[in-house]
Amino acid sequence: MDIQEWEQRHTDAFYNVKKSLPYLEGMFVAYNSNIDAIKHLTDEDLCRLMELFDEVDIQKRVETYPREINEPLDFMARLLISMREGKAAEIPTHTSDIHEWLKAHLGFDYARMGGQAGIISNLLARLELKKVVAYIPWLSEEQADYFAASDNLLHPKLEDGKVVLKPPKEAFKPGIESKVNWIFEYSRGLEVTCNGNNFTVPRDNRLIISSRPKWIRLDMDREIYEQLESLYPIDGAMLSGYQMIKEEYEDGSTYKDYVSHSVKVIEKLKALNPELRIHVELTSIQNRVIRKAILTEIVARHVHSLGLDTVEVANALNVLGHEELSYSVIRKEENGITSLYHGAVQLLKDLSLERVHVHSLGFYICILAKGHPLTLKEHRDALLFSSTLAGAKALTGDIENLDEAAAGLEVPVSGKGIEDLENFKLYCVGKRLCTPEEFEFGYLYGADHNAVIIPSKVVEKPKSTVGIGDTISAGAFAAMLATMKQK
Ligand code: 8BR
Repeated sequence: MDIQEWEQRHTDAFYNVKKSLPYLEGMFVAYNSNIDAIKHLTDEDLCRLMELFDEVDIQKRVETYPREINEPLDFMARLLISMREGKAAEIPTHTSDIHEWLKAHLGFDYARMGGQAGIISNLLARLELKKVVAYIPWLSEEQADYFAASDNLLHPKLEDGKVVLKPPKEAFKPGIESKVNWIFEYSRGLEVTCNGNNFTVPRDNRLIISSRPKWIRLDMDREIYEQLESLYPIDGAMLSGYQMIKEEYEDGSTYKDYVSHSVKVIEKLKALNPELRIHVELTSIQNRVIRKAILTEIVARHVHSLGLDTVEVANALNVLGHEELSYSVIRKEENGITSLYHGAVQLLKDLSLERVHVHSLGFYICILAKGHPLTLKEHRDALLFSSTLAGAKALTGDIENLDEAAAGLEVPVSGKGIEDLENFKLYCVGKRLCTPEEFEFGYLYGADHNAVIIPSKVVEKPKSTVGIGDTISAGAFAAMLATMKQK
């Protein structure tokens, strides 16, 4: 593969897509957003924290290995465990008490928008789409501040029984708590002493305290559902956050209730515009019952497009009964990319999808059902556009507008990505999925599907990698829809 050629294709695709975006009337984005509060822990922070506790108590709590954070001592114990092993961890908390305690006793360095729907809404608004309608069932006043303040980003609000679209800052629900996730980063080499035991932090990593308030429901307010047409015109919907559905709730409801409500919303979105396309963005879902229900009951047959990373491909295959394929995707051996390709094709078939977009570090694969109205070149442009956005996001941490997104064009295409694809080429040509020439274009032709593969831009020292996956999926989906509208 000629790296220079792929650089040029990125540039051409970026400007092609930029011209198409104004053809989109609107995009609906739901359901999850939160606030990420980030704190880099220094020596002094750690000493200050330790002084708030009796070291014997900390030691005892470490031994119980708390699985959730109910009080500050649980936090302290899990922080020490994570630091001792240099291992990332994410631990839930079900009230906002720890948030208040951390604000009062430690504070954060900075805070930013978190959650897939929050990140995607802001990105699409900054890509200057005509209209982005975000819907977050738990939009608090504090959370509303993290949405881009631009005229094209709106949120439904109930006014005198009527649903109207307003900027998020005028559409929040008064009096509800904010969902704040705390991210504690720490560096290798930090010396820690607790109750006479010493250790040195072996590597940089982080501990996340994720907020899971018990009252949160992944659902749409009844009035908004009933007046969904007030959100239109929209051409597409990007839905995420289903991983927040729980198996059982204290009020006796179960995941089945929320799965069926979610499907009703999807059906209504499509009924109001039969041309509308729906994309679901997956993330890791620990609970296998929920993971399977999301895939087989919400995604399968109801949505058109799925976005996910390689780990999620493996996890999805696993609950769909393809254990062997799942393991070979996760093992990432020499033929890892071949397994990934087969895994993505399997998802397209099992879930009756039109499109499966897998992003990996250095390359993206998009599997397409036969008969899609766009050409493979147009799909390739959509992927290349999203690769440029990923480059810009990794470089700057955030994309403020379309002009700034062009900064991603300066990021080089990944040499490692090109190398991985070169290895995959041997397989594809051998299996007659394409000729060597077709592979150079990134086009594959299966018996019951087509596919596009591209090497992607990778920033060597990224400013941050949070939200890049969401950026890739949203950029490519919006680009694809805009091109469909333009045709
Ligand atoms: P998830 O968060 O869903 O895993 O997605 C992360 C994606 O970000 C990866 O699939 C990869 O394509 C992209 N990415 C990462 Br991680 N680091 C990057 C970097 N330095 N430059 C560009 N893209 C990156």
